[in-house]
Amino acid sequence: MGFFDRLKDGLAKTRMGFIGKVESIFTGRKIDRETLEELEETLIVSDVGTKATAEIMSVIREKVRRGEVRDGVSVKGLLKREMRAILGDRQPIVIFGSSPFVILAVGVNGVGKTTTIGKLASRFRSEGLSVLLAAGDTFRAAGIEQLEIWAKRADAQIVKHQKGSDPAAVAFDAIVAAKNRGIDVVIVDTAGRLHTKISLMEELKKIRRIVEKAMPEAPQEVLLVVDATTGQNALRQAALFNEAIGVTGIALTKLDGTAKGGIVFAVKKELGIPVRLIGVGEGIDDLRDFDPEEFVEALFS
Ligand SMILES: Nc1nc2c(ncn2[C@@H]2O[C@H](COP(=O)(O)OP(=O)(O)OP(=O)(O)O)[C@@H](O)[C@H]2O)c(=O)[nH]1
Ligand SMILES: [Mg+2]
Repeated sequence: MGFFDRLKDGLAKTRMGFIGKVESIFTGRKIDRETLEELEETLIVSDVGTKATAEIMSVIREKVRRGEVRDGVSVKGLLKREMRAILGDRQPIVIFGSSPFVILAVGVNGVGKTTTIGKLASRFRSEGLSVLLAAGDTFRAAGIEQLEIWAKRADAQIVKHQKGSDPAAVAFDAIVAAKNRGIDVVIVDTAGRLHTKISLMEELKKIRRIVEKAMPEAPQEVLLVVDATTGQNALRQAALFNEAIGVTGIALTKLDGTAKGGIVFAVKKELGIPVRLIGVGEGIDDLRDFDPEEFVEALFS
């Protein structure tokens, strides 16, 4: 199966809960205040978020008022167009500048940081880039081992310390090693942490400071990994991580098997942080650059 089909498959629940409802609202009914309100509720319930929903609905209401939209099929077409517009252009991670390009991966527990790092490493390797992973999740021995497995699978190098050691020191050593070895990309794994735990967020700030000491232009990318199944809570996580260390991009994982795929629109509209990557499964090929065009097509087809 190609990625588009996997994406379509992954978005099946979102599509059923969302497009399915949109269609049923207008079946055998006319477009009036009541049906439009139902449409609005459907957008909100699908985690599209209040801002994106308000923007979409104001365009639709205006077109209905002017008599340009008269049936369910045209509402659906307009909805698709407006949702596509909200997502804007593709904004993938672009490797640039002096080596290494350092990516710091952060996020709450279990969102898919280590898996995303492994998949990303594999992608970069297939593009011919050299990759070094930094085992910055020193909290659990299993965290280090998991990254080692991914490093082997992706054919990437790894720098690790013992369990319980200082994650900032691991990141520092990794960047120094990468400079010495002429490595293109360093990806730093970190322990999962609750965005509301001040001491853990302070630790993250320290990691960032030390990374900057090792290389002033690093980290070139601070990648926040968020789990799509958490819905609106993802927005809160992003806001607090951004406040603490400055997030430059988001990887949205677990879009497969959730009905909350609408969160993509809320993230874009309410945070203004680009969604760079989406994950639609646990496999090594289940991570892709986020492509708004493809995403909206998959959602509506
Ligand atoms: N279905 C699905 N599962 C995913 C995806 N990404 C990650 N996972 C799974 O989510 C689980 C947690 O992934 P990890 O990569 O260990 O998450 P983490 O953020 O590193 O976790 P901690 O280090 O414990 O904070 C694993 O079972 C992954 O296989 C995805 O896109 N889809
Ligand atoms: Mg991890």
